[in-house]
Amino acid sequence: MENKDAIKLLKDKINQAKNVVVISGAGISAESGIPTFRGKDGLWKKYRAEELATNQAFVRDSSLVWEWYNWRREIIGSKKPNPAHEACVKLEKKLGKGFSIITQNVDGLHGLAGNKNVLEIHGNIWRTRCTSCGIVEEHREKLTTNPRCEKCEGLLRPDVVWFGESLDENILYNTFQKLLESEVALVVGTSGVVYPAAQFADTAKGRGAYVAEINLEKTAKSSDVDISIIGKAGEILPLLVD
Ligand code: BV8
Ligand code: ZN
Repeated sequence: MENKDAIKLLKDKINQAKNVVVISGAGISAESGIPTFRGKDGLWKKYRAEELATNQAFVRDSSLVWEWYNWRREIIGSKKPNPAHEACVKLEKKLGKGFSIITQNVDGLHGLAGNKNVLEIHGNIWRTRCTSCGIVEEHREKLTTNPRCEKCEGLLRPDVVWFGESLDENILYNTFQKLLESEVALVVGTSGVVYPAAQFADTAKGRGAYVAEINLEKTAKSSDVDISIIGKAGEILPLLVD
């Protein structure tokens, strides 16, 4: 099916729906200038996320992990939402509580764009958590390598979900609620390799949602969705909302 026909079909589905979810990955932030994880311009070529985004890596060499996160905070801090994020704001304005974003991204750009109903399933790079007393705080300022807790001197870590760590139960519960209620699910800019996020589209589809994938290329999930639109999120999403 031609992209323009697919876009018209999907736009009609969205216009008929009361409950729509966007499941977003690093690709939705790519046009903001934030590198993705696994693309050719992948994050810090020498390292794969699977090597640094783990508690083992942090225990072994917290300085290296903090250098990576501070480098990413620096990049993200200078970037702004792109038309794909702005299209999600329009969808929330149109559908209200009937619209939710389930994002794997930790860059906070959906919130910065103005979306309120955002489930950040992998946490947020602007928050830290103390490895001793557990306090969670927001830090927009530049952090040192191995920042310490002001309360107890404990070593802070980024408040994100690393590989091998469980997702927050409440967030996961709310995520499944939204997936099960959804009539349309837009899977945007994710390679679909990281679990449990990689199963969310199947969950929505299993309950009868119409699932569309928007990506630069075919992914591991392309054969499971109802429609796969190849293109840039920043160009396709605005065409789906008036
Ligand atoms: C868990 C946060 C229970 C930190 C991240 C074997 C089989 C199955 C599962 C596993 C397994 N072994 C281990 C697991 C579980 C593991 C997992 O899934 N591993 C994978 C690698 C196989 N998952 C976990 O550990 C999760 N926890 O399962 O808990 C448990 C408990 C104990 C023990 C076991 C299990 C936790 C996973 C969370 C990891 N944290 N990040 C941080 O960001 O620093 S993951 C990281 O990858 C990011 O969050 C990122 O968002 C995420 C997924 O990547 P994508 O967003 O998809 O980005 P990617 O670069 O891959 O793709 C970008 C896409 O965009 C591409 O397709 C590209 O074509 C497209 N694109 C680019 N530009 C554009 C575009 N599309 C549109 N427009 C554009 N302009
Ligand atoms: Zn502390």
